[in-house]
Amino acid sequence: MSENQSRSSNSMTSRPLRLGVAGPVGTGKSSLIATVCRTLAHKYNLGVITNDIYTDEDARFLRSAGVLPAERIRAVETGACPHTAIRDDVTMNLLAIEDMERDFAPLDIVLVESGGDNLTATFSPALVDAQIFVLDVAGGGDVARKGGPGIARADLLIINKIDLAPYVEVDVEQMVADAMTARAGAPVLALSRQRQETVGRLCAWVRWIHARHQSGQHTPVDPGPMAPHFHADENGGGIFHSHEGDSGSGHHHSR
Ligand SMILES: Nc1nc2c(ncn2[C@@H]2O[C@H](COP(=O)(O)OP(=O)(O)O)[C@@H](O)[C@H]2O)c(=O)[nH]1
Ligand SMILES: [Mg+2]
Repeated sequence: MSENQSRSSNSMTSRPLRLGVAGPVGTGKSSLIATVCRTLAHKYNLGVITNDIYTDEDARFLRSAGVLPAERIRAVETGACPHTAIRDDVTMNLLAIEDMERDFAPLDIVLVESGGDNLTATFSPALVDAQIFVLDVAGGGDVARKGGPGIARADLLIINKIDLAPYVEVDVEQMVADAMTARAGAPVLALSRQRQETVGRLCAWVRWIHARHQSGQHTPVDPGPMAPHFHADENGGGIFHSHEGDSGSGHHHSR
C-alpha cells in the first residue's frame, strides 16, 4: 500500500499526491473520479475533495456511487466563483485536504474535483501537484483546438465520452490530434467509462504520476492564469473579472 513512509525523509515526496480534476460542467469529472476510485481503491489509499458552488452535489454523487467509504469524500462549498477557490485563494481547499490527509493517514492520493464553471479554470500549483483537464466529445470537436491553459498545459488532457462520438458527429481521432497539437505533445487520452481499455490507460497514467511524485521526479506545473470571463449571478446580473497577476491582486470586478 503506502510505500512512501519508509521510502523517503524528504517532506516533498512523503505526502500524498494531490491530483486535481478540472474542466467544464458536465464533461464527466465526477464520473472519472468514481472510475479511478473504483479501479484503484484496492491498491491505493484514496481520498476525494469536491468543490461545488452552493451544494455538496458532487460529493453526494460520489458517495452514492459507493466507490469509497463515504467519509473519504468531502465537499468544499466555494460560493459563486469556484475557480477562485482552486486558484487565487486556495485556503479552504488546503484545509480540507490537510484534514483528510490527517484523518486517513497515510493516504496515497487525494483527488480534488474543481467546481467546473469555465473552460479556462485551472488549479494553482500551490493546491495540487498534478492536474487532469477533462473535455468531452459532446462539447464539440473544435473545443480542443481552441486551447486555453487547461487544455494546453494540464498534466493530462482527457477527451471524454468517446462512446457518444457517433451521435454528436465528432471525429475522435481528429479531436485527439488537434489536442496534441495544442499541447505540443503532452499526453491526451480518449476515454469512455464504457471502454475498459481506455479506463486502463487512465489508471495507468494515475499510477505513473503517483510514482513520479513519490520518487521526487515530478515538478508541479502552473498551467497559467485564466482568461477574463463573465459569471451570471443569482439576480440575473453578472460579474466580470480577470485573474491576471494570479494572486488576487489583479482581480477586477465590475457589474
Ligand atoms: N456516455 C457517457 N456518459 C458519461 C461518461 N462519463 C460521464 N458521463 C455522463 O455525463 C454526465 C455528467 O457527468 P459528471 O461526472 O457529473 O460531470 P461533471 O459535471 O464534470 O462532474 C452524467 O450524466 C454522466 O453519467 C461516459 O464515458 N460516457
Ligand atoms: Mg461533478
